[in-house]
Amino acid sequence: MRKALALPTIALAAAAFPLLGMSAASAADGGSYQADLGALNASGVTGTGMVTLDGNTATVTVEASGLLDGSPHAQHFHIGAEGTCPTDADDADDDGFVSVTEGAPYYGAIGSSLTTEGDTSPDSGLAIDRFPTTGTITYERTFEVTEDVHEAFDNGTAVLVLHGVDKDGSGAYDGDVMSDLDPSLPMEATAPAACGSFAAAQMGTTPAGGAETGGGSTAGMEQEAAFGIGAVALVGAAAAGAVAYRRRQADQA
Ligand SMILES: [Cu+2]
Repeated sequence: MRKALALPTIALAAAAFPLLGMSAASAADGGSYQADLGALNASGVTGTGMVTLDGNTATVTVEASGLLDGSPHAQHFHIGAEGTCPTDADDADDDGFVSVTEGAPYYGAIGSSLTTEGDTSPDSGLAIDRFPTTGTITYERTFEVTEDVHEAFDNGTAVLVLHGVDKDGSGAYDGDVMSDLDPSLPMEATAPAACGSFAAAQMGTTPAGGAETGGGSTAGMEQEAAFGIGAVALVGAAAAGAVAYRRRQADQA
C-alpha cells in the first residue's frame, strides 16, 4: 500500500504551493455535482445539495426543509461504498429505524463533515455544536476536501446525508431506541433523515472558467452568522459534542 502513503505528500505539496496546484490540477480536475435529497425514516425532508470542486476546494450548498427545528442536524459527505441510498425497508434489525450502520453499505463512511465552522474532517462527524439546528437548512461553505473525497465525486460514490429525525413526532430527539453510533444518544439524534447521491450537474453552455467565478462572492457567508452559533464551537471531538448535546437535552427537560 505504498500508494496510499504518497497521498498525504501530494496534499501537502498542494497546500504549500496553491498556485501550482491550481494550474496542475484544478483546470482539468473540477466539476459541479448535484444531489437531490430523499427522505429516510419517514422524515418528510426534501432538499438539494450542490458541490463545485476546484481542485480539492469544495464550495458546498445544502438547502433542505422539513427537519426538526431547534435540534442539531449532522450533515456529511459519505464515501467509499455504492454511492446510493438505503430505503426505509433497510431496517435490518427491525428497530423501526434505518440506522447509520444499516445505511453504510449503500453510502459508506463519512468523508467530510459539513460543519458550520472549523474542522470538516470525519473527526467532526458528531460535533453537534457545529451543525445546522434549524428546520429549514440553508448552508453554504467553502472548504478543502481530501483526495479520497474528491475521487468519490469523480467516480460517483459521493453521497449527501443529513441526520437527526423526530420520528415519533414528539418535538425532540428522544425515545427508547438508542443510537448505533453513541449509545448515550437517542437513535433519533443520529439516524439519517435524508440522503442523496451526487451526480455531475449539467452545466450547459457554461464556458470553462466562466460563470463559476461567482462562487467567491458568496463564499464569505459563513454559517456562524446565519445560524447564530457563537463561541461555543471549539469542540471538535464527538465526545465533547455528546456532552454538549446531553446538556442541551437536560436544559429542555
Ligand atoms: Cu452522515
